[in-house]
Amino acid sequence: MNLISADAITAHNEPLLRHVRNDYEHLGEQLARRHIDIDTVRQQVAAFGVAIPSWGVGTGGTRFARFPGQGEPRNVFDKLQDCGVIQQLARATPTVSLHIPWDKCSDWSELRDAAASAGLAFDAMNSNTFSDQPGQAHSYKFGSLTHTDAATRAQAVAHNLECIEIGKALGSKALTVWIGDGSNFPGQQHFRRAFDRYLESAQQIYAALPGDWRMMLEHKICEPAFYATVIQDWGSSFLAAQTLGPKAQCLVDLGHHAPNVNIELIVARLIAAGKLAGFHFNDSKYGDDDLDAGSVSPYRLFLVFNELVAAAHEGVAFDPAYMLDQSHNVTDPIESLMTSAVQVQRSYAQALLVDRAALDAAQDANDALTATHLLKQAFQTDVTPLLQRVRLDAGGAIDPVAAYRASGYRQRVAGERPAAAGGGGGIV
Ligand code: AOS
Ligand code: ZN
Ligand code: ZN
Repeated sequence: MNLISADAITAHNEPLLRHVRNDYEHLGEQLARRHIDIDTVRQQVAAFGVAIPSWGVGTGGTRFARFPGQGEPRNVFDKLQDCGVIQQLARATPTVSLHIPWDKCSDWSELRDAAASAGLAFDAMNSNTFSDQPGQAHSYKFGSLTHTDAATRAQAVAHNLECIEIGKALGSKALTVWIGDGSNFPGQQHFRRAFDRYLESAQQIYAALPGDWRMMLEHKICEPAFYATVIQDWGSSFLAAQTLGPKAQCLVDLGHHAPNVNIELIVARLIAAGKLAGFHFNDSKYGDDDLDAGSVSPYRLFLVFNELVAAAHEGVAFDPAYMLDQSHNVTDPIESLMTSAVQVQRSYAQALLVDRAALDAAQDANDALTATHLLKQAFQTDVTPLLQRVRLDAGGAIDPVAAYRASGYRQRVAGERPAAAGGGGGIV
């Protein structure tokens, strides 16, 4: 794959090396005073990765308009190339999550090879029964897995089974199911019957899962159904996951909750129940805004990671899948995704700095102020030099956005990918 040359990355890093070395050393001294070994934290952060959604490298949009950028990926191979560049520079995104049918191609082994040559592997598969495809026998206008019509439900189940088959060919180990099913008017849908139909359909998908796969149920409070959705909240998701069995877990998309809901508390509950599937990271001010992760509320993102790090520290066994799920409307998607991956990585690094023993003691002593100061102390630590060093050690760029802009990659692909054929994943 035609990515950015290693020489260009070296040329970018060269003048900055001295600063990174000094800043890292200084941060190391600061952390040592807090009895934290910077190299241990660095190794933990280096092992962390978040998946890129294939549709994220195309410009998103809203129901009002979409403003495509230059050199948008035309197909799944172009998308993989862009994901390869993101990974090459920021070194925090070793996997890609595909969406069917947006990423359909005629030869899955060719795609697997292309991913390997871009240094990527495949994460969860995403099914789509929230929009109609050309030639499809039954419409999803009034629902898919929960539709009142059995043939429509069967079609939606069959699509999910196809996603599993494709995933098997690509080495994926999970299927994420998000449905748009619900109602726009009070009275339109029988709540209990719709949920029962969901379970019946989901059971058929669950039965087709390979032994080492997970089914990740993604809830969402509203949109496109604006009165009620069938899998509206973590309670409905949890009920469904429990009914289905151990391979079914609940996925937390940060934008899919009621305003002011305490997301980190939900995360803690799901961990305790052994039902945390993973995350779709993004940020929001009002709803499912799909803004860049941590761009509005970085402290909330930190608090989510604080729960994850605390559980790991306490020996709880869990293995969340991490993915970015954003809609880029006013930025170059590659720049947004690199920045967001680093932001997620930053939140993880900061959460690793929390003094767990002191926090336990403060909690036991009901010392609320000390407890909250301990979290703030970790959150307010600038871990930038540590993240730069992680990228540098892995062959990435010290400043990924600057290196990307200097590389001229976008201009190059703009020449190779005619605008007329451009098109991203669409509106998510
Ligand atoms: C929709 O709102 C959800 O966030 C989905 O996770 C996702 O964006 C969609 O399924 C695209 O595959
Ligand atoms: Zn999502
Ligand atoms: Zn969403």
